[in-house]
Order: sequence, then structure tokens, then C-alpha cells
Amino acid sequence: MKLENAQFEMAAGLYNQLPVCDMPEVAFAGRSNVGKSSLINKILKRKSLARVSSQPGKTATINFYNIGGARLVDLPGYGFAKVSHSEKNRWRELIEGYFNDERDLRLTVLLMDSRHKPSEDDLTMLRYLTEMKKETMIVLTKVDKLKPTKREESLSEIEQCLSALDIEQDVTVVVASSETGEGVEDIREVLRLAVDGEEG
Ligand SMILES: Nc1nc2c(ncn2[C@@H]2O[C@H](COP(=O)(O)OP(=O)(O)OP(=O)(O)O)[C@@H](O)[C@H]2O)c(=O)[nH]1
Ligand SMILES: [Mg+2]
Repeated sequence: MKLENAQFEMAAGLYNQLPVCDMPEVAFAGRSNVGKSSLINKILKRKSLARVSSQPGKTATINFYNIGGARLVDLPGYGFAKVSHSEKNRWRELIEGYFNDERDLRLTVLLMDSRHKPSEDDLTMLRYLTEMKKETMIVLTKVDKLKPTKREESLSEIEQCLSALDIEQDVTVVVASSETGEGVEDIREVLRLAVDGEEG
């Protein structure tokens, strides 16, 4: 795996358009606008390889980025109210299709907003992933937007909410910002470990 020189490989709008799984993958999931595409850019040290928008619902396809023998996978966000019913169904089929497919999925990075308690959708996604025994890491993002005085309180509220779920498997939680780069090197390290099985 090489996080430098990443390249956009392809976009899949329908389940049957997914690329053949011939290499390890790391997927990025989370509600719309939480910052999945921004985090991918930050991890890859690229300004705008993945398209970012302040309008939720920017990523409507599953986008695959080749990182030399492995892929980063940008999933469409969930929980976006302003899409039509049929569009929501297409997204659900696409995302479920992806997770049910026989892929070499090494890790799913589930992003949540560090400023808020996890939404029902966030918790459903986390339960879904862990029930399917998918290796999962949680990234609490946009931490730059938390006032220093609020930080401790907000993060411990989220931690409490997550531990109340009683999840069996180990889920690493990293606090991050795509704005300041906080936590991003830690995330890269977890990715390297998941894909290459080694650190550094
Ligand atoms: N301050 C701050 N803003 C961020 C951060 N991450 C993302 N944003 C902003 O949040 C908005 C949404 O970011 P995206 O990366 O497009 O979010 P996404 O999860 O890919 O959204 P969808 O593609 O709609 O699912 C953009 O305006 C980003 O600039 C962060 O860590 N800090
Ligand atoms: Mg996106």
C-alpha cells in the first residue's frame, strides 16, 4: 500500500458495477456531510482527489481510489433527508451490496461528528458492521469545530453512548480533523496495519 500517488479508479452507482475484488480495501462510511471525502483527501495528502461539498449528498456513488495494491473506498453518506425515496433505496442497496459482497475488506472507518451524540443512523450502522463482524474503527471528526472548553464533555458523552452499546469486538476510536490534520497520522497507521499487517 502506498498512500502517495493515489489515483481515482472508478465510481459505481449500482451494485453490479462494483469492481472485481482483487485487492484489500478500506471503506469510509458515515452520514452525509460528516467529512468522509475530506478525510480521504487528508489521508492521501491531496487537496481535491475526492470531491468535497458543503451540500450533503455529494458522494452518490461508491468511489474507489487505488493506493498501490489496495483501495480506499468512499461510500455515499446516509441520513440525508433531502433525497428522494427511490434514490435512498438505490444508496441502501448499493451500500448493503458492497458490504455483503465477498470482498477483501480489511477495515471500515466509520465517521461520526465529534460535536454531537451519535445519531440513530450512526448507531444502526455501527451495529450493522459489528454484527457482520467487520473490522471497524470510529473517527470522531471535525474536532477543530469543538470549543476547547466543550471538547472533554462532548467526547466523553460520545464514548458513553458507544460503550452503552455493549459491542463485543474491539473498536478503536480516534479523534480527528481534516482541517488541522489532528489524528490523521494515527488513522494512517491503523490503515497500514490493516492492509500491510505492519507499522510504519
Ligand atoms: N471544520 C471542518 N470541516 C470539515 C471537516 N471535514 C469536512 N469538513 C467540511 O464538511 C463538509 C462536508 O465534507 P465532505 O468531505 O464532502 O463530507 P462527506 O461525508 O463526504 O459528504 P457526502 O459525500 O455528502 O456523504 C465540507 O464543507 C467540508 O469542508 C473537518 O474536519 N473540519
Ligand atoms: Mg463525500
